[in-house]
Amino acid sequence: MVRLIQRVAILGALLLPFSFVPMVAGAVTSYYGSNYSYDYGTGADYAHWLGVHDGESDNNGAYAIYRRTSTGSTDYRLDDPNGSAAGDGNSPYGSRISQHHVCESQVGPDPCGIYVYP
Ligand SMILES: [Ca+2]
Ligand SMILES: [Ca+2]
Repeated sequence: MVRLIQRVAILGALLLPFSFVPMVAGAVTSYYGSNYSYDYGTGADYAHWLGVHDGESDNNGAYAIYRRTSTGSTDYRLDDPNGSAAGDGNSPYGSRISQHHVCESQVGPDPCGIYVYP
């Protein structure tokens, strides 16, 4: 029993340094009201896909503006194709998404959530 406890203690000491390593990349979300854009990057995976969700049945469409690492400062637009009805808009697969935010179509300038960086 003492030997088992020693082994568990040694294992814990070995794993401890790794438990404080922060997540390098993860899915991040940009909100504007109940609308949001979200990437699919988790853990060591990269964000190659983006989704956008219109969460308000107000006849104002929701869309995302995003950039990819392979195309630098080129902005792409992704719409939720059916507004607040079930189902989100999804981007095609591509190089890593470097930033995105959600916007809402309104009369005048469209308001947007803050940019997030996967
Ligand atoms: Ca809406
Ligand atoms: Ca929808």
